[in-house]
Amino acid sequence: MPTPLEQWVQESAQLTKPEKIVWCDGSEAEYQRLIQEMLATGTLQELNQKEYPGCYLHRSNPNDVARTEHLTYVCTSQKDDAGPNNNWMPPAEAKEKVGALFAGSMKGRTMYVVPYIMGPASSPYSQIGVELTDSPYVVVNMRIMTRMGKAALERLGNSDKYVKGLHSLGDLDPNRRFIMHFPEERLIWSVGSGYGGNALLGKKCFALRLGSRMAQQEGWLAEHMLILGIEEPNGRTTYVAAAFPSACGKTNMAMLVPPASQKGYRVWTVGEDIAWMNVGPDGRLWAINPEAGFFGVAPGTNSRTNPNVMRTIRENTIFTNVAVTPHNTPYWEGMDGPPPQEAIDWQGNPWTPDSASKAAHPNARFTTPAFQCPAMSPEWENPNGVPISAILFGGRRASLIPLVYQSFDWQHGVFLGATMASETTAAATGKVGVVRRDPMAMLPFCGYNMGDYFGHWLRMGKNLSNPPSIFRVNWFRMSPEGHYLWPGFGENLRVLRWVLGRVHNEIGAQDTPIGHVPYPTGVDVAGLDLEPGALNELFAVDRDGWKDAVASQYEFFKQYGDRMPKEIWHESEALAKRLQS
Ligand code: OXD
Ligand code: MN
Repeated sequence: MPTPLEQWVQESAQLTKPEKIVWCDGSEAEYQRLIQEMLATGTLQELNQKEYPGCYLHRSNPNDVARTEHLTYVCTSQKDDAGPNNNWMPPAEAKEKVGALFAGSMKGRTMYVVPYIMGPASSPYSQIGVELTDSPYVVVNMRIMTRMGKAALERLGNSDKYVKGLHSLGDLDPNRRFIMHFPEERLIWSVGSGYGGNALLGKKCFALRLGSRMAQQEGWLAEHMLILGIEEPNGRTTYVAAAFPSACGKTNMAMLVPPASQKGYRVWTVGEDIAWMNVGPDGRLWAINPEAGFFGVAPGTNSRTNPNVMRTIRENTIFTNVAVTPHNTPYWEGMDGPPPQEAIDWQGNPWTPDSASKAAHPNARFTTPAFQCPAMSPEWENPNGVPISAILFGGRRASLIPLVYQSFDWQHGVFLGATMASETTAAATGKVGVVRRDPMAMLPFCGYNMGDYFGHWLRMGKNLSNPPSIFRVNWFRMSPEGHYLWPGFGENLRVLRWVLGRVHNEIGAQDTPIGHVPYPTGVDVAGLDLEPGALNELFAVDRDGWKDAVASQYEFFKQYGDRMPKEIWHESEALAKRLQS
């Protein structure tokens, strides 16, 4: 008798017609063999092995460099279950339409069977997925990003409890590109793209879109959040989870290095993109990082913005769409030092600092193993996870949103997450820099109706006898002249210290209509070279601006109709009232 997995592999092979099928064991030997094969076909290029041992460059098709939200669908039998936050197609129609693209798509290619675990191998909170793919680039990236191969197969046994993901590069034509989610079958179909967020199915497709729906059904949370621990000079470590939209500095914050002025503090990385959080027996929220690697944005990364990741990516890293210097080392805009006098750009063309185009694609990426990061927490693979004391919601907002403030309680905190908005970035195709509503940084990743999602968050609060405190943060406030008002990066530790002070009841705050805002002296700014008046700006509550925000939030919430929990409307009305008084 074939196992449920063997049966699905057979069915998928009948559809896609690969030349051969390879079951991946996740071993180092297998990884090296795939790398050699890709070097031979030109899919990968070797980088300077003396300076970057085990590092390679991949240049993607120039039309395939970011997530394609307009081609991403949630296919539920009822349209309302996908909600206005998702593109929707009836499952049967999706199967027919995209099935036609999968038919024979692996002819002449190898189908790799990639079993993987999301989460620490022995954690009760971990889950199993299997990806079938015709892309060896996807296989090696999955080996970095997940616990892949033998361990996953062993944990799965004969069970049919795993998330299925079928992926084919197809012909990379954007007109024949679809990323389909079938939450009712715990199935993902992705065709026509090799880009990480579209093709590494454990990440956004499973850990967030299907994961969020599974979490709603099972009573946990799957969130677009980093997880970090802050160790204070007294030895106390407090864990924080923080949601930011793509390319807003989650990786940098997760690996924050306190500046010299913040003596005795240390930040420990647990995760930098996704958090799975469960109610522990103690009534606290416990988080695991379902991933085993980082798929981070390269441009802007340097030894000031993220020294830890700069060390992490010096070995065993796959770079995608970066430029290369004459020394065959990777280069991107915002790297350390002056730009090279000449380079080969991300598309393989000669480049100089005078070129009109960028050397690296703005969404160029590195895929790198988490264990190589010098800041990794000793707890990062703890099967129970780490207890979360604070949740931060942050967007990229030039105006209005203060540097930091705290919600009055859990329900108000859910409202703060639900009303998040942020300026768009290069991590998805489309216009960059426009403000869009992005509740909990989950708009592109919530695999079901967001009205129900807010309801789930509210219910979670009732199940937590000791819930985390909830905060909004904004590192991106600008002066009217267009300068950042806050230095950000390592200096964000000063804001985290205020958060710790609040969590441990060690510091007061001003009650304002929007929440608890620091007193002007609440955040330690000693030694910072802030613009005159910056602190006032950073903590100001602009009542007229907030009244406009309430109106815009109202318009956004309205589209969720009767799926919108009444508690969120109550919060909206209460805020409007406080702003009047
Ligand atoms: C990511 C993203 O790759 O959010 O993490 O786009
Ligand atoms: Mn992300």
